Amino acid sequence: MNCKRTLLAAALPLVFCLPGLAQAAMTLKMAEIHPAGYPTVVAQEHMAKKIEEATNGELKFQMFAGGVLGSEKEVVEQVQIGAVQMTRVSLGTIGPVVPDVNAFNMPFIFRDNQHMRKVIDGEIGQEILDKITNSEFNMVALAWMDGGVRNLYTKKPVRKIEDLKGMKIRVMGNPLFVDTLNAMGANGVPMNTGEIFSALQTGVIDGAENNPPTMLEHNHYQNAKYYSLTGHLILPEPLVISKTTWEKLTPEQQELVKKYAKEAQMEERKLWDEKSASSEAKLKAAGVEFIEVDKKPFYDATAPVREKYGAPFAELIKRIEAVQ
Ligand code: GTR
Repeated sequence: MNCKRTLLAAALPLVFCLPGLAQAAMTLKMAEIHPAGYPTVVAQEHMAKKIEEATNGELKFQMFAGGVLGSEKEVVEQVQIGAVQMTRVSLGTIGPVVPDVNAFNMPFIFRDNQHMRKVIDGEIGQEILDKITNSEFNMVALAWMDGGVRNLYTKKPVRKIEDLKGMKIRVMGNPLFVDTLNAMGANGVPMNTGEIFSALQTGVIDGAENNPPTMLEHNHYQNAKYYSLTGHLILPEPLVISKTTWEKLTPEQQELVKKYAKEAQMEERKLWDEKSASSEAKLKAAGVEFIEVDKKPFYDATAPVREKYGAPFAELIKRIEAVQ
């Protein structure tokens, strides 16, 4: 129901939208683990501004960046109950909740970042978003953001797969990633993003794995100076809205949210490329050694993980591989 704005409605934070009465503005909380200025945060803020304008202020947004509303896992739980209305999370975090999406979470499933972008922009990308939406987990997946390519960073150099043996490497809380690092000879240690810095500092872990912007912005490089370019995971990141919130929106508002979420997908990508390049330069300037490794042993070692987790997705994997 779309109602006109009145003084009464403006004065009450959440009035009911009765015919003839104005619809109160709804404020949607957005949670981000990344700090202000990060590509995903900026793209969402721009999206929020466009939606606010297009709905004449009926929908407003409040960005909580820097992980202040909790870890990604906690935020996903809050989105499910509608306490947080929107978030961008790694697909790695969604995997344990909606296992149907795990095809994208497998090691070396994408040839490179370009391949991943082609896939998420096409019908397969939409199918995975729909799997999240159609799951029982009360979220509507709107669009994708680029989370780059994940490589290993460690306190001691990893120049070949043998060097990784026995190292405790932090992974996101998804069994698929624990198995991936274990298959490479390391010990995968699941942990929230916010705990990595001190775990590296105190030696609880020997390393982690992520893209250059995260390594830089979360200060992990301060205690891990070797960055081995394994490229083992390329994880796109869905932008989701709580279904509880979604169902409160008018069809017009839903269309606008979808439209500007898709625009954010494209905008974030440009921001991502700039941020990746500048992060690499800053990491190198801070003394991080970028190590080119032969990826084949890492690919071969993780074959059992693809077999184990890929079995339910055999057809889908063929289609992903066929995307040029
Ligand atoms: C980043 C990703 C975050 C978070 C983090 C992590 O690349 O953008 O959403 O998942 O990795 O590894 O915890």
